[in-house]
Amino acid sequence: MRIGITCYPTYGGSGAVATELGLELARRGHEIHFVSYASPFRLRGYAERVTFHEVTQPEYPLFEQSSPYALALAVKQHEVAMRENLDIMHVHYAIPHAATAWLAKQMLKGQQDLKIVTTLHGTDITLVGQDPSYYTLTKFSIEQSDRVTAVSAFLRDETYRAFGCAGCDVVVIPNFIAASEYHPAADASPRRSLAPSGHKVLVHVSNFRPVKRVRDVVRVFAGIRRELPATLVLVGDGPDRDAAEQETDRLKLRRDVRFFGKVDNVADILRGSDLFLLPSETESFGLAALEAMACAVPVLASAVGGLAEVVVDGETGFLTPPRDIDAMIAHGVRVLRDGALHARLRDAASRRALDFTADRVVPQYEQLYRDVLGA
Ligand code: GMT
Repeated sequence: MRIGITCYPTYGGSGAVATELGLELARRGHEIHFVSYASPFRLRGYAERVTFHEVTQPEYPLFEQSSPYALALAVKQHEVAMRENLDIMHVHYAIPHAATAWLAKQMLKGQQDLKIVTTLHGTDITLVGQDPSYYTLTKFSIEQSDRVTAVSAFLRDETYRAFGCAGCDVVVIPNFIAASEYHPAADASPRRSLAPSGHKVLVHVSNFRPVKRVRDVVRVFAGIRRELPATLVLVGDGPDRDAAEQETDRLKLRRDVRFFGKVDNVADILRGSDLFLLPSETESFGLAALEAMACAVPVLASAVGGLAEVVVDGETGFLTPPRDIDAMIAHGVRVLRDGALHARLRDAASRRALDFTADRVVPQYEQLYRDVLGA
């Protein structure tokens, strides 16, 4: 099949999933065309059957702050669909990608029957999409898509609850990991570069948006650090980085907290870690938690959204009410002090992650594509 993929290229789960999906599909013989304003961060180097098409926007004084990216994207989606004779445009994150794909499809009417597949990822439904400035267009573009998928049952249900979506059947296809990249450590070498010997390593990976509550990560770490020697590794960057840095200084933790910034390949860091912290306000899936589990790292996360579909409470980590810092500290201290419990959680986490390998999940997308094409 010839498949276009539109996603955000920036550091974040939806772009990561879209890119890994494209690469996996290309390995399976499909022709993949990424369309975005920059090359997605996980698209490294050359891959056979994969092409990136950059959306360019002309500068024009009239536009000032309002350079109409969505229009330029629709034009590029149309152009690529026509030139490459695409069967499908698979868009990740509804806003504005599903609406622009609909525009591209309209422009192709009578010449080519481009099918639109929309994958909902999270805040496109739970937060931004429900804002009155976007609501009606989000609903419209979901309803106009030929197929709609959501990354968790929670997100599917939230889509029905918030948008109604007459006539759309939202199919749950979970996120996945490449088992060749995300796997347990063979020995103790990955942890040596992360922390002094004798320290437990706690890790958090995100785009530091307010929804991730990165300040709570630092506070949870502070509570655990009071009880045992430990280092916190923070990977990623975003709007709340400064707040997290300030909290680190306020709690006098500078010696034990390391900010790594954006790192493309986090697997080695995860493999060197003992515990993953994800105290998010909301999380439709929690790809970062799955990646940690695949590397045999138990997860402490908020009991919100779709996280319970990934982290099995008490088996592969612990889920606590959002903002309940004390509960997360108590679980963290217990897990890190009890070697047998920690080993049990590690083992269960890596086994659970095998339910979400690319080999299991990508064929579900291929089947969906075949269905929509009537093949
Ligand atoms: O919805 C977002 O905040 C953006 C998106 C991203 O690009 O980081 O994150 C969402 O999609 C991920 C991949 O499907 C999920 O693992 C995240 O849970 C989800 N984020 C939220 O729901 C907050």
